[in-house]
Amino acid sequence: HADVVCLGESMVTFLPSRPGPLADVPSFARAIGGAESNVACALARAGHTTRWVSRVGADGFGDHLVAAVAGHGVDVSAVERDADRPTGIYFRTEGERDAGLAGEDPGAGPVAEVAYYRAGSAASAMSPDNTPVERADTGRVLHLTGITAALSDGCLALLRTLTAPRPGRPLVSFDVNYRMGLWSCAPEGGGPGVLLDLARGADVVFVGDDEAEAAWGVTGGPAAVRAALPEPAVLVVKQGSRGATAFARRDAADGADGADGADGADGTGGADGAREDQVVSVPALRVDVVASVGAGDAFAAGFLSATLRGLPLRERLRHGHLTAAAALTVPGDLAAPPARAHADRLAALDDEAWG
Ligand code: KDG
Repeated sequence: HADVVCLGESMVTFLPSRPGPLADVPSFARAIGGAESNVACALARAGHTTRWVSRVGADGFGDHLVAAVAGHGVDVSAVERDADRPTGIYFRTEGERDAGLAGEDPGAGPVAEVAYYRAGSAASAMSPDNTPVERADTGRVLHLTGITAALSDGCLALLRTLTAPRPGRPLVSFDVNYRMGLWSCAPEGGGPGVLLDLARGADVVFVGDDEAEAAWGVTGGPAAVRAALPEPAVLVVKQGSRGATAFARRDAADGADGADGADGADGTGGADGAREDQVVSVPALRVDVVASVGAGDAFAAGFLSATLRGLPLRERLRHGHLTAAAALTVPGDLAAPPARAHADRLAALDDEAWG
């Protein structure tokens, strides 16, 4: 058994040589991306056993992707090759620093956009038929994201299957990861509402307050998100450069291994359905952002790593922020996470240091 199994599409990623619209970028550097394999890579580098479950084409990009993910220490033996469909790729563009959407948020850094070439990819053909539950249920934690829901009907069916109750189910972690460009309907349409249903079936959910607003129309901050999503035992609402707030039902404030993690309570949640919550907020670290893509995955990896180790809720959030800070300061999705002993020392600093 692995500590964590991550299931989802990854792509070869092309990073722009300079900021500007796609039409004006003269060259790109090859990297790898994919929310779920990013989490697997960061967890592997943090010392956990991880497995990536996916499909890639029988092509050179597939070869590179599998080798690169394996190079981070992830078990790729469950990745299937599809002789008929290609590996997905995408191109990143980069806006000017502090421009556009991020203008209000000094920590958000340059705005990045993506151009996907993934329709009909090998991974988009995942379904409950070719990706059986038994292949996903081979770890203590199964990490999934809402990106998969937008890829195809088969992928959505697979996510529904994997977030459904079943005997011996691993702890299911779900990052909402609302990617507006992948959903053909308007944001106010019904499409992304399915992400709320999927999140309801998970044990640990990560969502940005901006995503909750864009996908579900939920405004009013973390408590409002918890009120809309009271089912998961643990809900982490990310608030961009401001920080993150976690809600954990008292019986889930312990780690995945049931170790004690009950200290660090800030109070109880007042939202309906969440009365037994332990609620903890931790401000984000102030870093000079190079690229924000991948930071959410790093945050999830840090939080899950600390959860697996049975650390208290506050330290899980701090490990999330520390791992995210590393990813925010590199151009690609993946950065070396801080060494465990170092991260533990930083996470144990008093509130003033984390002010
Ligand atoms: O979280 C980073 C990912 O978004 C990026 O690597 C690409 O998986 C990706 C996607 O589908 O957007």
